[in-house]
Amino acid sequence: MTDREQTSFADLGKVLVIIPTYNESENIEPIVARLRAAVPDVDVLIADDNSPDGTGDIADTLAEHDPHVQVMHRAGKEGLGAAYIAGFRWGIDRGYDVLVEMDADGSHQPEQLPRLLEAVRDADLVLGSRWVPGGGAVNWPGHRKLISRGGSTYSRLMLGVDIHDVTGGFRAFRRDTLLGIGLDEVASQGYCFQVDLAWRAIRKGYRVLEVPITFIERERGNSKMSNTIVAEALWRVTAWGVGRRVGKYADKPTPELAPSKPADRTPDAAPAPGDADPTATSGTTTGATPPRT
Ligand SMILES: Nc1nc2c(ncn2[C@@H]2O[C@H](COP(=O)(O)OP(=O)(O)O)[C@@H](O)[C@H]2O)c(=O)[nH]1
Ligand SMILES: [Mg+2]
Repeated sequence: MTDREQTSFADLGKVLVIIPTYNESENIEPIVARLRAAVPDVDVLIADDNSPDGTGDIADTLAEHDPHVQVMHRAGKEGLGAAYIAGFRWGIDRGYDVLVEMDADGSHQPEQLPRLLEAVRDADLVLGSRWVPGGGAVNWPGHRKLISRGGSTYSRLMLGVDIHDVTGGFRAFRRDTLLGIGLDEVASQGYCFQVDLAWRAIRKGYRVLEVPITFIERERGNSKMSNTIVAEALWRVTAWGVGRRVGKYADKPTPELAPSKPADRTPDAAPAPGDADPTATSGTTTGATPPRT
């Protein structure tokens, strides 16, 4: 089944796509239009950090005309991680079952969202991955590719995770995964925020699956990526890696909050690692399926 054919995901429950924005006035309208066309059933939450360029006002206009679109206005720029955590809480409070992270600048193609949603039927967290077969990055400068691939490789070595794209930000979480990984304790922000969440999910024993995506560098507006963001990732991943080696982070299954399962998703029905539909996923899985009670 191709991405175009599969656009109904009612079986997953309520799906919320969170789009964090800071100065994305040229991008927010086209990306929301593409998303609504690609997967009409999803709801959208734009989490804007009081963008000086008026992105929040444009988002309000979009929300006025479309009941599937809502806006969270935040006081000021606090970083990607804080915007996502606020967005996750907003969605969890309103009963969403699947919460998706997606950039506003067109780098994450809404037309590829169906492959993430298909994969999350049998996973607790799905990572859109540039660095698995079938994935890639288009128009990305060499130094960005180097940082991304190098960062993922470093994280794999330091944290012992079997994930190829640890810093990517096109992801689908089951609600229970977010509840189980301890959002309250997440302090990291930029790329590191993405590493942090993936590593937490793996440590808790959630099933993490990578699916290939093609990342396309933005054509409009500016990246907010900075040396500070890279430095934060480097020192935190290093500190986590050292902590892991001295036994600070004991791997353990999710305790009191075993993920609930939809009626059609039983442990028996979940394919073994590598059995996943190769057209939809890379077949790369990480982490054991947590005990389901
Ligand atoms: N709300 C919010 N969104 C942000 C912040 N920093 C980046 N973003 C958004 O996060 C997404 C990815 O940021 P981007 O600058 O494109 O990073 P890059 O793709 O790594 O170059 C975009 O939708 C940005 O508008 C922030 O501090 N607050
Ligand atoms: Mg970008």
